[in-house]
Order: sequence, then structure tokens, then C-alpha cells
Amino acid sequence: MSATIDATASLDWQRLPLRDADVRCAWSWLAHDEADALFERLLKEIPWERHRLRMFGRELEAPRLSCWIGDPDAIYVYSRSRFEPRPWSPSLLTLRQRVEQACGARFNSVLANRYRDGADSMGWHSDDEPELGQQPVIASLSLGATRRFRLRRRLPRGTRAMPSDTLNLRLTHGSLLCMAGATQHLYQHDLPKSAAVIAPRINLTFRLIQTPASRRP
Ligand SMILES: O=C(O)CCC(=O)C(=O)O
Ligand SMILES: [Mn+2]
Repeated sequence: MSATIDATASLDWQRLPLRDADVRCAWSWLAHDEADALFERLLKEIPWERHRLRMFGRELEAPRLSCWIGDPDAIYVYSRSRFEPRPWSPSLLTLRQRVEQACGARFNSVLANRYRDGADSMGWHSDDEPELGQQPVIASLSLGATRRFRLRRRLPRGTRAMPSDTLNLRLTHGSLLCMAGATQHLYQHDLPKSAAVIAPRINLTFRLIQTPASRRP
């Protein structure tokens, strides 16, 4: 499995400036109408749940709705919670194939997140759980409201960040962001709250959980 994005897979990738990382975005990966239809379908089709996460020694409700979907063996443990995958719907299976082709990578799971409005968010983190492997490729499809997405380098305490150590993006309806190489190892990302946003957003992050089946060529 290649740890970098196959740039030949799509002509529309914009490589984003982030030191030692591999982050690309295909801004209009889905046409507007197709993105609209997918958003409406996923709102109804996904069994949205309120995940409880363990943080700072306390159990808290995540400020968003989520659903972990994947192959039966793609079990994911994050924030010290264990998630058994829900099965793929036909539309998500088709979408997975298209995302795999665009990124030149394989995925056996997807974390769906639904931000009901700007009060929902995701805090700073890296997608660096051991079951994702050393240099995971994470493909992130955004639908609905445009939201800010930030990346910042993990620096030793007291070290000054250089301009190319942070990136602020506005992820738009139908955009596909791919993070690969050392991105998760070197950087954190978040989706901050925004009082100005009143519309909902769905984000799908496709991942490859290491399992005996996923290691087969
Ligand atoms: O909603 C987003 O764009 C980010 C989601 C994310 O970072 C995650 O699911 O790990
Ligand atoms: Mn993430």
C-alpha cells in the first residue's frame, strides 16, 4: 500500500502548502447537484448516533452526530471507545469505490460526522490510532455548509511555528480532501465552532483499518 496519494489518479488535485506533509484537495470533486442529492440521502440513510468519548478522565458526549461504517472486521478504537462498524449502504459502497479511484488508495471503513450547525465541532486531534498504520491515507468528503478546517504542526513546547506549519481551509460542498504521508504524524487538525454557521454539514472520512484481510495485496 502506497503511503502517498497517486497524483495521476485525478487531474484536479491542488497540492496544499504544508511543510513535510501531503495534503491535497479536489475542490469540486462532486458536481453541485450530485453533492446535494448525496447530502439528502445520507441525512436519511445513516443511523446517526451521539458518540460518547472519554477525555481528560471524563466521559463526554461528542458535539456532533456520528456513525462508524465499514467491513465487519474494521473495528475502530478512539478516545478509548470501541466502535463496531455498521454495514455499508449501496450508495456508500459506490462512493467508496470512487474515492479509492480518486486517491489511489484502499479503504475499508468510513467515519461519518454530522455537524447540525456551527455549534457542533471537532477538537484538535490527529488520525494516528495504531490500527490506521504508520502513514495513513485519509480521504475526507465534505457536504453541506462550508466550514473552517485547520491544520497545525505538532511542535515541541516553546518552539515557534513557521508560516508553512499551519493551514486554514474552508471545506466546501462536494470537496474531497486527501491527507497522506507524514501528515497525521506531524500535524493535528480541527473543525472549530462558528456562530455564523446555521446550516448542517456532513463529513465522511474514509480510512483503512489494518486487519488480516486489509494486509492482503
Ligand atoms: O469534519 C471534518 O472535516 C473533520 C473530521 C475529522 O477530522 C475526523 O473525522 O477525524
Ligand atoms: Mn480527523
